[in-house]
Amino acid sequence: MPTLDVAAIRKDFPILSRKVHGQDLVYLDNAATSQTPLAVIEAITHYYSYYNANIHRGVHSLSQEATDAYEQARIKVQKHFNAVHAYEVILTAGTTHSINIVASGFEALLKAGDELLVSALEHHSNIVPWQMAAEKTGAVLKVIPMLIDGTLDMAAFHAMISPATKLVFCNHVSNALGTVNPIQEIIGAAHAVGAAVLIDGAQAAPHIQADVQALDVDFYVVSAHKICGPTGVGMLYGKEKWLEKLPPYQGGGEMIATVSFEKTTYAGLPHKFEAGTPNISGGIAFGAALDYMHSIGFDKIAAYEQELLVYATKALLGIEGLEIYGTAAEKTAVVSFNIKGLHPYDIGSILDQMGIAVRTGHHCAQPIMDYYSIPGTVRASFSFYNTFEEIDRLVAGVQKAKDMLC
Ligand code: 7TS
Repeated sequence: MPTLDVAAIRKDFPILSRKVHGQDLVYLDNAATSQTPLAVIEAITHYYSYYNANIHRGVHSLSQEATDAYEQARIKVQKHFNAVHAYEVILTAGTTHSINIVASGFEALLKAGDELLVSALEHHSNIVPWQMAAEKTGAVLKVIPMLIDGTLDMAAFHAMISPATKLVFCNHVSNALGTVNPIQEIIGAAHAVGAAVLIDGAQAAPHIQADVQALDVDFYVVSAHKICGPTGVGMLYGKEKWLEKLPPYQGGGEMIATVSFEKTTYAGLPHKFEAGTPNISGGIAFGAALDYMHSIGFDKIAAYEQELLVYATKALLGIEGLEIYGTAAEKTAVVSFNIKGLHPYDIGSILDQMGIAVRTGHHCAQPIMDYYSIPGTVRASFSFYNTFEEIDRLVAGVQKAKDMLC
């Protein structure tokens, strides 16, 4: 028996009742972006229809209402991730933006020869900003290798980390494979040598409620659009001591205390990192998305998604020639696969004709594809609003694609 009332939940998502190519949509690209419930859509329309105003600057009622709603959303995000202070929560444009803020800030703190450890399982957005920082400072990027099952080689990690290590960055969950990484162990080892840790929680956030205090993590970053929220908004959590140390990322309005042509002083946290008018409705809707997820319950979501994962893995492996990449014991509900001799793009295109949305390609994680010597995979990623019947349609669709292409 499913642990959730999925039929009732699906009614909260208008998009799930649409058709694609004349067939009921089966949306299995949740790792790219999750769908949006009415409560979140309504938070956005309510803002624009009732109290649209710029924040932190007006004495008029609309501006104060908008400011209150935005700051309430920040507190919801703080509570969700259990940050000590609301001002340790920087509202950004998303994970990519959050990582760039930290990486560019570290350019002021790094020197030639400092070592940065990056996991082999990263999304490009947790690789490229650091390469740029390394290039500017002379710091050295070292890669924590991966193993064939899609886990990190932790023995290699422990051998690599040293007092020269200044920062370790790693995702909590791999987007391409679904591997849940041992971040507690990574954080402990990094702190033992005085290094800071940034955890990219973009793929963990829809499934796992991270507690930044329990993890003792220095930076944790997410995008709202993967947790039923809107695009263009996300979180940079940073420990106060680190956010105080990092220089601002952008200059402009909102982030200053005083400005003259001789000297500008910066605002305190969080505004120091929030130059310009932010995505106000997006921030408010981010809070609404967390409320929605909590109304269902993260424990229930995780348990149900694991049932979907087990069911899908078994059913897909029944197709001859199908190989799954990423077989870690601890995984979120992602199945990345190929069929011998077929290109993932061709399988994805045929599935689309059947109304089934999956992602194909390298998933912005080219080093993982290089490791397996493949151009990409077909990735089906599940959410709590998916059903076992939808997985049956996926499996039948993949079988049909194979029959057509082989
Ligand atoms: N980090 C991880 C682990 C991700 O999965 C993604 C997006 C990002 C960072 C970037 O997030 P953004 O919101 O700033 O774009 N991952 C995917 C994906 O797997 N398919 O499409 C986007």
